[in-house]
Amino acid sequence: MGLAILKLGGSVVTFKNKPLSLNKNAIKRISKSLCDVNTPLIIVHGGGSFGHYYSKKYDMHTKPARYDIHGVSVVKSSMVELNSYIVKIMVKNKLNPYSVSPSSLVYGTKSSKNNIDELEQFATNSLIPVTYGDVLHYTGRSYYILSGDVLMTILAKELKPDVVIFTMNVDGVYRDMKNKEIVREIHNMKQIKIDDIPIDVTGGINRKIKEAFKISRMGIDVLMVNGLKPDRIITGLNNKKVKGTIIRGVNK
Ligand code: IP8
Repeated sequence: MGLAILKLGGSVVTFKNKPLSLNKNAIKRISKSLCDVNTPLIIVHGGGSFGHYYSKKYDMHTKPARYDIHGVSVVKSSMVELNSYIVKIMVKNKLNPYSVSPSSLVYGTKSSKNNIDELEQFATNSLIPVTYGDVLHYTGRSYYILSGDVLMTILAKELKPDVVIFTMNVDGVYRDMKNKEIVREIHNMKQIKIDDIPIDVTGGINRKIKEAFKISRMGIDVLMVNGLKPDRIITGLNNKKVKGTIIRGVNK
């Protein structure tokens, strides 16, 4: 298998209902499972109870605007802190993570081709680049929140990985919130009824599915699996049938 890009959702790496709380155990278990993987891998993680907590506090969103400058600083600092925790746990568990700031991958809203291409080199050298959703500079005095989900699409577009995996704290995408039945394969948005009010400033599951569709239209299979069950990530990386939701790559 060639390159894989894995999103560790904020609901996996943190406890979303408690500000600034890290799910150490989940990160540790994922790290241990990834030790046996030989596939070149790039990881993106979300903001969870770190970045989203402060983005909400300072009323910052994905739309570029002249947000409170202290808010920009605090959100950035919280994401650097979360990234550092994650990377440290990975190192402790014998992985070779390499932390990469999203500001080196995206300039304004344009992708920085050379630096993104370099991620693939890191990955083929057995390093795991670990980047994240963040607050980025747009232009002049404006800033915006870049969702890790959007960053997944930016990376996939440039690197054309073999597979893209999004992890969440549930078993897949629900057909509707009431009966919580998992949709095994999504062909179009009409199959699902998302009526939850997103608690994330970047748009929650809606945003994730939207980005997943964009990636699938590049001809890449997108899996959405439960990151709290790391064996499913491994099964997905091994290109085997896995419990979760798939959006198949089209125009392959
Ligand atoms: O959780 C958001 O990234 P996401 C990052 O991947 C911030 O949407 C700073 C809230």
